[in-house]
Amino acid sequence: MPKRAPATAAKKTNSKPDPRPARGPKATNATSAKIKALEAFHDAPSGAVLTSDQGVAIPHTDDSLKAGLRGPTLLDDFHLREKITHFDHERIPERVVHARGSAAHGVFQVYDSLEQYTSAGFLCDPRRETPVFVRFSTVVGSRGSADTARDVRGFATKFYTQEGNFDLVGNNMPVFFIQDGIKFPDLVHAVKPEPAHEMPQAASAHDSFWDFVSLVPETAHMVMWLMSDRAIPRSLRMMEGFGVHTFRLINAKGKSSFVKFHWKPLLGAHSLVWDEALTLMGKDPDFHRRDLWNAIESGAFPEWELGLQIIPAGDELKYDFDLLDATKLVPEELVPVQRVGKLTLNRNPQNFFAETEQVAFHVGNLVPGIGITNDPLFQARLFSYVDTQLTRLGGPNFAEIPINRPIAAVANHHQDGLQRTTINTGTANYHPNSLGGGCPFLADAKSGYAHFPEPVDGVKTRERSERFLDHFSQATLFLHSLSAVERQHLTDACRFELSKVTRKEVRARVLSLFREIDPKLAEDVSIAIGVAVPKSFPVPPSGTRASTHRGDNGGISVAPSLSLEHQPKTSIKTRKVAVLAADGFEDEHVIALQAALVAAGATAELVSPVLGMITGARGKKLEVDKTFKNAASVFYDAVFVPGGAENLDALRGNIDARLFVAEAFRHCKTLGAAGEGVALLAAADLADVKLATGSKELVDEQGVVTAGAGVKTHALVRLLIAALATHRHWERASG
Ligand code: HDE
Repeated sequence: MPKRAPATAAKKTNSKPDPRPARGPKATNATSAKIKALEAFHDAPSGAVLTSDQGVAIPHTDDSLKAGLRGPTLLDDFHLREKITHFDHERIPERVVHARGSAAHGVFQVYDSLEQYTSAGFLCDPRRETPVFVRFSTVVGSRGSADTARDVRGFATKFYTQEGNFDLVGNNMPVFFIQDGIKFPDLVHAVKPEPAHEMPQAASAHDSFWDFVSLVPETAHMVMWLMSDRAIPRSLRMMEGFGVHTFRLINAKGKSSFVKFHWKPLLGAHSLVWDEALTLMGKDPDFHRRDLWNAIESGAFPEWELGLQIIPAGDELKYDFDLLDATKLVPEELVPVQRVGKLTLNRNPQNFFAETEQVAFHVGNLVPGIGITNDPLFQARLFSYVDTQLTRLGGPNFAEIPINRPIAAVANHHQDGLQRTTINTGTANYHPNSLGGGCPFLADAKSGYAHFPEPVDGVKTRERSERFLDHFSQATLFLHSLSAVERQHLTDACRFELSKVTRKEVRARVLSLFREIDPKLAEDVSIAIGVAVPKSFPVPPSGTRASTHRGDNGGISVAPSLSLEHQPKTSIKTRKVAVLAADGFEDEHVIALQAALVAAGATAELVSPVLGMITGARGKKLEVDKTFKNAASVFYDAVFVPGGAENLDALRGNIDARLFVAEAFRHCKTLGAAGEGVALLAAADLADVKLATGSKELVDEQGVVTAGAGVKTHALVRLLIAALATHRHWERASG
């Protein structure tokens, strides 16, 4: 142990047959071109001699050049000066939002041609493999903040297509807080740590965020998502992704349809519970980053299917919500998601700074066949993404940084600027020119990017369309689509967050907002925060109007697709099981479980009081992976305790072992034990769950699977794997 999932890409679940042969990181032409392009910037091979930046060989780097053994350091020491100067300037400004990120390389391939809708080459040719770089992020926290904070997750994908880069810069939630980009600085100022004391870090649970929410009713829908389990994903590999805005697809004949982009994880979307997320912030702040890295290293490549909701141009005004309003989604129950292709992340970055930190996404990086709409949130983003890189990456030449370079050839009339690396030759840096033979030539109308010729006619105004002002119908739809457990988690999250708000008037105003979404929610939260639900909804300041009109959500009152309960729960691929064991463990229990887990694509780790080798009752020697001090149940999806009298003696007296089991139970995870191991579960005081007592007894209750010493191990393991596939056992009282 540990045993890893086999090094092949996971098979698709409910998807179309894969047109490609099963594949590891073997690359096609476009992918190798991108790999080669990056390799050109790799540093010297191993075995090289240390040099200065100028390539001068350096024989000594441990002592500075001094005037005498105990004398002052000399200015002549160019090596010292270069080394320290470079070090002094290692940090660049972190992203103002989405500072904490983790990324991976991969590939995308469409299943069937979508030429009916779009002329985008990478969506029309099923044989074409397009290299991608995907960066996941939290929004609020700084670069060093913890991964499991309650927050929206960024899900940004750079497609290096043959026609140039296309960036799909989305989130793991399908809607956004605000409708117009002009409010983005207000939103971000409100949610970031407060300016006086820079607290709290990576958290929305403070006065200024909720003050903003209470005064800006358009936040209502997104706040429901933020308080839901979606904001604490189990893994970056188990999140849905959304383009959020309505985009356009445009085919070769110039016909346009509206589209919403989705990423559907093949492992399903799953979440942590809040108490677990809190513990992880301390036990492993890199929990998500490590999980992504390890999965890719072990060959368990994360996969998503690209989903499209295509809305015919004629249906633009069909719904009583507006397609240009990013606080609204199009329920899948109204417009189904077509799964059209697959994204596989199969390669970790080689250098965090050069790739993950320096990657620059931009919503305006579009390719022919994909267009934008007049969504006022989208429009502001078109300006912001380039603007922000000018400071963060030090000038206008950030597209020349290796990770940002397209695989398509670049030829234009740009020149100069900080850190320019292209050596433009010739004199014709303008268009039109004859000195350069007219180069670069203009693309023909068919292959070049053309903006969709949408008619525009209006008066200049700072008003919002009436169609944007129903802020509550979809918030209510979301809330009412959750399972009872999810709704309880959401209520608890609201209680927690508002209990951290010091100003009672802010708490009260938020309750009045909640009442507009669902009066019961307002009451349920009110009970826990010492403030009554106000009788009236305050009139928000101008610019943030709400309508009293409630839409009918296209005729649906519940949208099952919004609930995590409806995610596929058939596979245990990449799930992690902790096997608690010490010397004297029952060999067969551990060996059989380990083999079954590995066969199903899961992992088992041996957790014991100390590192080193442990020996089973029948002589099997195994190496311990983790100890009770450096691991915790929150790192795992399930816990198993094998039999063996000596093993039990070592574990039962160990308070960390008992806590390990109790905590996994509290977090509604699968537990299993066999033979003497069952007594450890009994010692952990698992409420009223029935455990096996007789030697031939096999009990499966509330996700706790126990077997007497006389039960065949494979029968126990089968039940345990089935329980693990359901992920959580919410029937237990607390989550
Ligand atoms: Fe962003 N956003 N954003 N955003 N955003 C940035 O760009 C901005 C919005 C999203 O991994 C910044 O390079 C404005 C929606 C992701 O590098 C910045 C508005 C969605 C990432 C910026 C929005 C996003 C960013 C900060 C309102 C989901 C991380 C650093 C008009 C669809 C990308 C940077 C990465 C990053 C501005 C709203 C997603 C400042 C002005 C809506 C995933 O340019």
